[in-house]
Amino acid sequence: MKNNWFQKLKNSLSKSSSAISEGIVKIVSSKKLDDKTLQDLEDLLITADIGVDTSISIIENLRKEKFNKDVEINEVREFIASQIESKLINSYVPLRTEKETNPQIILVVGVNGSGKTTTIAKLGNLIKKRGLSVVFGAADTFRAAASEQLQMWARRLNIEIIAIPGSNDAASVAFETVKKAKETNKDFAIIDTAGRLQNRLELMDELAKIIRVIKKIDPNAPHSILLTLDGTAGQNAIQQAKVFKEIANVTGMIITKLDGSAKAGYIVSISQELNIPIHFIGVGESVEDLNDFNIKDFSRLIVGLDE
Ligand SMILES: Nc1nc2c(ncn2[C@@H]2O[C@H](COP(=O)(O)OP(=O)(O)OP(=O)(O)O)[C@@H](O)[C@H]2O)c(=O)[nH]1
Ligand SMILES: [Mg+2]
Repeated sequence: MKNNWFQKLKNSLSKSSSAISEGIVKIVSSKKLDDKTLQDLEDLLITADIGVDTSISIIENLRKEKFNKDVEINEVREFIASQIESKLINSYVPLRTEKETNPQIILVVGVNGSGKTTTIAKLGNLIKKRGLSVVFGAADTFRAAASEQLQMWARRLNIEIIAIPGSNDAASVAFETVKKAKETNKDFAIIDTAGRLQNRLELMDELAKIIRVIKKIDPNAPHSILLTLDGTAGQNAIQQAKVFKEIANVTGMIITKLDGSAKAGYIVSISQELNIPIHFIGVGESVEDLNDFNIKDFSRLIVGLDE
């Protein structure tokens, strides 16, 4: 039996999948996979943000197998789903949440509004549920209400937080957070950061400084640098991700706001182009709305196969 999560993912992907699924129905109605049909299918996948190279490759493989043969609509869906699955096969890597000797330090980066603070709340919730302890660090000292937003989540989740009211020194907030985690034997520290991509140099300097100071406490920190990417941004998010990959050593991605995204197909192109593992997907605004990225379910649902 498929669980609630499958249903949630199905609902989240419905906008993206109905475009692809209905597109396949229209295109394949002639039943023979001729040149025109294959070209239309390729365009459909590209329009769905699956990425040009990936779409060409998928349709090339379809051509090899089924050119000029009669096909059923579901056969085409199944074929594309299995192709997407094989492209994604290495892209899901779970985030390690085992107990270690030292606190695991996680830095969360991403452009404004991509879901950093909300994702931190979700991660905190998940870590606590796994019986581990965590402290938050409100090191987004740039946006006025950012610290309060994380403090609100911390209160709700009963998670300790380091915030320095009125401070604009992100690095010292990060430093205090790691220090606290170490002194109080926390399993994790999760540090929020400011997402001002429009000023690349400042962002770069700030991230570099945060990393430099936390290494004074633990030379191996940060153990993870997680990039949140807005799942509604489509191809734009790929550009953003590339910038962050360049300026910070991003170790994993979390794709947010997949609920309501009509561009979920871009997960395929992002994983092909960036080669950074996806740890989780976000499918809503509540703390429970964070899930593992199940590649098989995703690949099938995105083309409209729901069982
Ligand atoms: N529907 C939906 N909304 C989300 C999700 N994740 C975050 N949001 C919403 O997106 C908005 C921005 O999220 P934040 O967590 O504040 O993003 P941020 O990256 O911290 O933003 P800045 O602090 O301004 O840089 C908020 O209204 C969140 O509730 C998600 O998975 N689904
Ligand atoms: Mg924020």
